[in-house]
Amino acid sequence: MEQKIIQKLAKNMIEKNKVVKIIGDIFTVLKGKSLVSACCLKNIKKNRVVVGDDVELKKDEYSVDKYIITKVFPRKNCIPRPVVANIDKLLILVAIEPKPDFYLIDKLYIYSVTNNIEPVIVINKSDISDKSFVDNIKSQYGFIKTFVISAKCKSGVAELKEYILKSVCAVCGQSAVGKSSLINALIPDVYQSTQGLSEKISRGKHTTRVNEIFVCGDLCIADTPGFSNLDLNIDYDELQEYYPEFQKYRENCKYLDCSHVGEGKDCGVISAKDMGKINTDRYLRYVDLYNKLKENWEKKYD
Ligand SMILES: Nc1nc2c(ncn2[C@@H]2O[C@H](COP(=O)(O)OP(=O)(O)OP(=O)(O)O)[C@@H](O)[C@H]2O)c(=O)[nH]1
Ligand SMILES: [Zn+2]
Repeated sequence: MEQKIIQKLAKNMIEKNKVVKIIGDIFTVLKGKSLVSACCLKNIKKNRVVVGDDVELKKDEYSVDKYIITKVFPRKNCIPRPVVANIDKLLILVAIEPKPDFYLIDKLYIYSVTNNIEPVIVINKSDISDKSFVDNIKSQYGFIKTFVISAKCKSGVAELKEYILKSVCAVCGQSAVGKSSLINALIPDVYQSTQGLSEKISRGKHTTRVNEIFVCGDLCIADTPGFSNLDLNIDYDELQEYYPEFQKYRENCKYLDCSHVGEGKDCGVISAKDMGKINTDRYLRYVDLYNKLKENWEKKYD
């Protein structure tokens, strides 16, 4: 009797497997701790399955080691360029060189939150940064979990690795910030063994799409070479929701619908900025982004 119940439970249990690479019709799927090869059931359109998708697998009875994807589970999110689904953590890389694009960091934070992804700031190249650089980043983004590392010298990499184990991560940031160096530090020889070094070198200015989740033990990590210029899909009047440091000062605004971009005397956020409680650079970029979103909105609806 008990045996029967267990069998029934096992049959009903949904086994999730993750697509980590797609080449033509061949899907590489992480099944438990091993990688297996699969193709798609005919009624599932091939382009409906993307890297990162959680899928149901059935053994291919005509092949010893092949599987068939029978179902694709709903996605919690899906990032573009390259398309990767079900990202848990977005590692936003920053470094002293190239000079940080803070607008990009602000936008990547908003993008993460609106897409149900945990943002993590990774300050790379600590071997050539000074304390004031690190302090500046921390003072602007104190509300985001931050790691300071050197992919080159491997310092801080173990702590970061510990934090991202068992989740699916995407590495993003400006060109030359050290995205592939970080992936290499986390998974040595990853590019040589999985894609060939030449592909990485020829990537140059984001021409090649590296569409793969690298798997090593409990690490699942994707590179996002083309993810550095993104448009936000939010309304200008909700922008302030994505500035956690504004929240406790909003109650001091005279008007309930204050957008914190006008005159200072009636605005709790502007007063807090003037008193040094809100980072001025962050605030000024907020105003800029607000105006841009508003301008786009007006163009669209005028
Ligand atoms: N000093 C120092 N240099 C680093 C570090 N990490 C990466 N670099 C250097 O920064 C440059 C860019 O590194 P990549 O890993 O290719 O950067 P990327 O973000 O993948 O660049 P794209 O492929 O253009 O998007 C290389 O010359 C690396 O050697 C670091 O921790 N310290
Ligand atoms: Zn205000």
